[in-house]
Amino acid sequence: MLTWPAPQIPQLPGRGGPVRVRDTSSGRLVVAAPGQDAGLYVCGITPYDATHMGHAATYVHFDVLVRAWKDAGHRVRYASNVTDVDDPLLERAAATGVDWRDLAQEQTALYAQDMAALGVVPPDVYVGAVESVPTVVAAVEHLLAVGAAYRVPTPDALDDGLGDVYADLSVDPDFGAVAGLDAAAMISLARERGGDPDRVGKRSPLDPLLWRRERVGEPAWDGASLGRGRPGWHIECAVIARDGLGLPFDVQGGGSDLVFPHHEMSTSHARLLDAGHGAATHVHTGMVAYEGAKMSKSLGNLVLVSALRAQGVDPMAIRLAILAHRYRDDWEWTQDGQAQAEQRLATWRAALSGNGGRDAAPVIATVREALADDLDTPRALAVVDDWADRTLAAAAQGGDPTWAPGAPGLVARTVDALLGVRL
Ligand code: 5CA
Ligand code: ZN
Repeated sequence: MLTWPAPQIPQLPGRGGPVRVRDTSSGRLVVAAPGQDAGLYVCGITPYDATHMGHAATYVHFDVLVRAWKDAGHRVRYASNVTDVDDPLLERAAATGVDWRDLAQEQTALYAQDMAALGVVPPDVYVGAVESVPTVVAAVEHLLAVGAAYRVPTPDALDDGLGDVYADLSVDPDFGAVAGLDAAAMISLARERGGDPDRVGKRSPLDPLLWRRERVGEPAWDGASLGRGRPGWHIECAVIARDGLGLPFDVQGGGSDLVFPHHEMSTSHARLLDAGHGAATHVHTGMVAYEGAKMSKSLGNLVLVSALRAQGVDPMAIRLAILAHRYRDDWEWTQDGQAQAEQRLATWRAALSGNGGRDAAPVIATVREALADDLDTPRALAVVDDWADRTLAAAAQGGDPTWAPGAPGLVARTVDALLGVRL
């Protein structure tokens, strides 16, 4: 798929240190990319009701990881997907009388505009679910061949004996390691989040769908030996990540609503596709709420990036409103939070527009340190606030002993390169 234009990232003097993040599976802080190459897969949107502030927060936070990695000298490879065919998308299209392809295309384009406005570095590998069908088919055929998948009869579809295909989780001894949940919790979350634990004919309630045979009124593609149909959700991300990054890769990311079942299942698939290798580290962003509940397409309590942009809100203020929260915390989008971000942006701009400013070297060093410490963006913002406040105060008195003419430029480049905030 086409991405959006990449923002220019200014070069900074020196280099950032190794970036630590919290691994969901172990709960520990780990170095996110131990080698020179850093591979990241972040689950992309299902293209309807894009881009709400929950999506934006997830992509902006992972964008900070990408920027911190680049600053630390890694060669970054970032892959993402677009779930451009899936049950919720088809349901929304049917409910609104729109062709699902048109809905997906229009929303994917809107998402790209929003990401460009927010200064998010585009993925190097960007693949739609529809584009991934042939490789998913081959992967499912492989899983069947090695006994990691099985067929389930489809009484409601063409009965040619092929059936739908499910993964057999019992062949994966490490299944469950990502989320660390007990069976009852897994079943209830699977039921809530796109699984089908009650489907008759499965070996185990949690076994996830790999290939769904064609049903009347549903889109379908050539599935070779699987018969016409469409891919299951988790296998798409496993295959796109494998093909885009190779296995194992460093970080698998997304919102915390994807820990189970999506990342548990896609990691299991990746392991079985490549003799034991999935993502080394799992990183999850907290959920953004609005008016007391998780912002979600199903509830409809949405604040859209495009709506705020249309009202004239500066995308950099949206970015600052997001970065004021730690990536892994749950938080609520509020009018107040937006107003504070707009105020902060105005203060930073005022401090940068003067004739010099306080020494910028400690700003670069401390912002780098904050991001290396589990992407502590609230601390990074506080460092710049402090510089801006002191610079404005000193300017009012004609400078101070650390005054440097080049300081505002250096702070502007730091904030741009590391936080993605263009001033
Ligand atoms: N297409 C799948 C992933 S393969 C999907 O979950 N799409 S989505 O459109 O529902 O979400 C896109 C990304 O935004 C996911 O990483 C998801 O975890 C994240 N996300 C969704 N809602 C929120 C929210 N309220 N707060 C934070 N992140 C969210
Ligand atoms: Zn995904």
